Amino acid sequence: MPDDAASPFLSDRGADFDVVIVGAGVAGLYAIHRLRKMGLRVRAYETGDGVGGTWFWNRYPGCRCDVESLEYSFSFDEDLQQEWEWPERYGTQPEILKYVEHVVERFDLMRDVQLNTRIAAAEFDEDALLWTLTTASGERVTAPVCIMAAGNLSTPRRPDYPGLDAFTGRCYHTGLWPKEGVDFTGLRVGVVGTGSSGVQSIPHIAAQAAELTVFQRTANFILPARNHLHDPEKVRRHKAVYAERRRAAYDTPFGIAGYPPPTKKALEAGAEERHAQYEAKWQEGGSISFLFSYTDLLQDSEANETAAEFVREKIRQTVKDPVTAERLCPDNHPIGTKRLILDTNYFETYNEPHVSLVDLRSTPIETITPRGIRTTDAEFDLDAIVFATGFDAMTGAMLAIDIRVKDGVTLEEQWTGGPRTYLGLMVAGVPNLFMVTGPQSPGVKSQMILSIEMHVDWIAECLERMRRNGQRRIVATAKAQENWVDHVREVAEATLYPQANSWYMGANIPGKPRVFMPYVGGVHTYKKVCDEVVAKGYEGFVLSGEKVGA
Ligand code: NA7
Repeated sequence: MPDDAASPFLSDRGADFDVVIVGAGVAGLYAIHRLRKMGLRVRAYETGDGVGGTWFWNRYPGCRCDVESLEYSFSFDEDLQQEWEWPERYGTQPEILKYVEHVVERFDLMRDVQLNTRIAAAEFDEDALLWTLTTASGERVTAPVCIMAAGNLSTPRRPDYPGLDAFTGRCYHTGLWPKEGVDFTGLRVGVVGTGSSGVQSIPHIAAQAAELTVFQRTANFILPARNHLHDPEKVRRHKAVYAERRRAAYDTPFGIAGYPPPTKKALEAGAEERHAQYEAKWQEGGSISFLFSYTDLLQDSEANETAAEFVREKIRQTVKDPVTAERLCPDNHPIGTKRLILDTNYFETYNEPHVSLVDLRSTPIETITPRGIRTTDAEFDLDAIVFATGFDAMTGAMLAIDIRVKDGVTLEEQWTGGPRTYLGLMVAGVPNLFMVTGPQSPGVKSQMILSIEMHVDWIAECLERMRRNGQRRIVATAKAQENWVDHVREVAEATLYPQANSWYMGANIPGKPRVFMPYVGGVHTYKKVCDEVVAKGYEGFVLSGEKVGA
């Protein structure tokens, strides 16, 4: 705790800090930097024994970001972005973690991070206008403002199969990978799950394992990453206009500049023209460019099917065994409605004689046995099981904390039917608690670091204004939240997104409310809304020094 116990900021009731931050991933770290520049006393609490969040935990082999490295990085410091060198088109987990650690050192952020500390509860006292955070070990800390930077994909989930604890082999989750790495040489390995983590790790695990069995519930749409070492000339050109590109990114749907938006509908093109278009995008690699083939791929089922079938044809051409190829062809959701996956040698891996695919839709897992996995029609002896089964996305990390207003609402109650937020920034009835890339913001549907910077900057400017005006309390109104939740739903319903059983819908977690959680109106639209809210004097928020009914 700092010596100076009386804070001049927002509260004069002896707070330990001005702002407490939950999480020291990319969001928490930038929040420390940004708020400290305002002279605020901040502290971030981090569960891990190191910083970096997603990039700290997901150390599985092949882990790589699916947004290009020159984009997926901080923009707040021109020298940093000019000096840092990304060796490849897409950053690997070790490279990204090295970058985050460099940022921490460069801006001396570590002194305001407390590692190995899980926040268990957060309670707001309306009279004192203070949040009290309680750690899992019972330490308590107070601040007038709390920022949740706990991550969207930070609560790993392993299926609740019977018998799991009795398995005598080794068991891993891709999102909790051991720091020292894993050697699968000579082992019989089972991988459960074929989302991004499964698809990225499977070729690497196959390269070591004696036998690899992949257990697939849903076949996914996967495009080639076409990763390569950076061309220095391309990097030079990019960096010559870095700041401009970063600014331009805010005017794009996904927060990434440089991809010309489409102008034509898919069915306005003839079959041959369409094929040539998809082929060009396929050769280019990457997901945004492919989705930008036509204007209506995410709105019109028939248009979408033309792109989906193109990808299925590619799978059939690559995978030699026709039965396996057919199993790998996605058939239960429109392309793009689950996050598109980028691969390197995923489909080729199934041509290896020691790799096989089990279709869990026709033969589900019945139980884990001491020796392996039993499905409804076979038993698989395994030395190791890798769960690439994803996360309780977007709400899991916040709901794992007992967030409540003293004698008032709890977040859990507020979110029983799914998350409800105003702009993904605040929750009505819960004052002075901000979220970075919360549900109903474009976060996960965008270049995440841009969305993080946008939110942290917005929060910082809001706090600056409160400080200037002597205001000590901010809360979203129930009405503004209701309108925003409705708007987010309406925008999603005008697309094909809700048709997929995706983690965007909470569909991967049994019992989780099925609500489409991200805002898919695009970064460009969202940024305008947030700017307008500010221009209109924080429309939809009540700012005051006093307790005001929200
Ligand atoms: P994802 O994308 O949620 O993928 C998880 C995978 O695990 C997916 O194939 C799931 O099938 C499968 N899964 C989940 N639960 C089960 C059970 N109970 N049985 C069998 N299979 C199951 O997580 P990732 O870690 O791959 O990627 C998360 C994000 O990180 C990704 O979108 C990128 O943004 C980066 P399902 O599709 O639910 O049928």
